[in-house]
Amino acid sequence: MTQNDLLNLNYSSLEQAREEMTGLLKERNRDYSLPQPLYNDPHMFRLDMEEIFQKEWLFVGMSSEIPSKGDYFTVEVGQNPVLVVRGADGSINAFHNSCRHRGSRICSEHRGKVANLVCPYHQWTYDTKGNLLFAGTEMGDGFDKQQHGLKKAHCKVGGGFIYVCLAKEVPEGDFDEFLATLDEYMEPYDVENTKLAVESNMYEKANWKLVIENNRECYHCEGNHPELLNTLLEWDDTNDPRAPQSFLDYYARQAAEWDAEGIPHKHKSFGVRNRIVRMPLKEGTQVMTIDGEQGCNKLLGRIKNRHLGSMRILHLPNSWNHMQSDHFIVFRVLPISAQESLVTTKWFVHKDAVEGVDYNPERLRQVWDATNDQDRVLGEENQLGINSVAYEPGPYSKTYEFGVINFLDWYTDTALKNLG
Ligand code: 3BY
Ligand code: FES
Ligand code: FE
Repeated sequence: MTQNDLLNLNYSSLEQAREEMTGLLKERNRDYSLPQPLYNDPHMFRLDMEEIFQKEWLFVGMSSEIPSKGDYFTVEVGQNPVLVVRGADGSINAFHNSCRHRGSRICSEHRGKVANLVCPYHQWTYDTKGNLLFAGTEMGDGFDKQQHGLKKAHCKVGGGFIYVCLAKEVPEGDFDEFLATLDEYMEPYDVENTKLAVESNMYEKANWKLVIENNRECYHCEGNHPELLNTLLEWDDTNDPRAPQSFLDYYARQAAEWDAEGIPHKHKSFGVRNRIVRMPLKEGTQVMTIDGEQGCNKLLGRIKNRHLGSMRILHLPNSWNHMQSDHFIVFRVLPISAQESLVTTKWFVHKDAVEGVDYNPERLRQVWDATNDQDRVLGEENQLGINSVAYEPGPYSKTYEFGVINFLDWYTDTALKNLG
């Protein structure tokens, strides 16, 4: 436990914390920010991990990060190391990255390529389907390799987005419908023919919910995001109650162009957990670069129109994304502790685009590096103020912060359902 964790230890047992969390969630005012322990208490954090991150579908990465057999990446879901690997048959599978001998992590690198998965401790060797192939000669005659394959995590792919679920049983709901819609909406991008151009990993001293809350409103944009506002319109989606007629007219003109090219754009919601919507960027701009001009010479997939705005894909609890004409950007949030999170941002371009010729990674990342850092400071200051003895939940604006209200409705309902 970190010093902060000790300072904020309010409950004597996890069972007591479970009851407290249920009470806090049931009694909270839905239009107000959360009670303090839900933002800073280590027991509450542990319950967020058990009830949300170990039970719900999480975004982990894109299929084009692991294009060929044996390509893998790793991800830490709290204290659960997970391995996502492309099998010999081309399928993508997720395993717990924990050896069935004595539990060692098998892959310690962030990403790589393997023929087989070999545990560094005593060289137990698994194929990319998780079958144990080799356990030396030391295990005795009665040893059954078949009983010691890697443990699988649920893994599904839609439109190139890879999701994992660490629960025994996947949650009920409309997730498959969302994946099918992702397939349809991502078709123009041909994700399999994209590549990771650049990646950032940002450590933020704030509870994961503060990171998501911050992303779910643009109330803070005007005062904090000069680079982003060169291109981003602050309306959250095409149904935003604040959007003026001039925006709706512009959207209608853009939509007509997109329809002519067969580019999906209609707002799709799956509860408040998943949403897909294509939003125009500021008139005259193409993509989220510092000047709104192109980020890559090569357009993605079958795209012809550089003015595709940004298709925003939201997946609670841990991802938002911006799909544009010549590159797309995916965002992933992973909790580390009650007051620490990891925000990973990845920029993708056409797989044939040549670095330094067709695109410059520094230019691609410039706007969102600045924006992420601005958001990090906002999140960290939010956390520090919330830790005050004087903090009490405050009211959200129903017009500017409806996205935050939606997120916390989802969080509250999901945590209560999973707490049982
Ligand atoms: O563009 C985003 O990803 C979100 C939406 C509004 C605030 N934030 C920058
Ligand atoms: Fe993996 Fe021993 S812990 S081989
Ligand atoms: Fe922001």
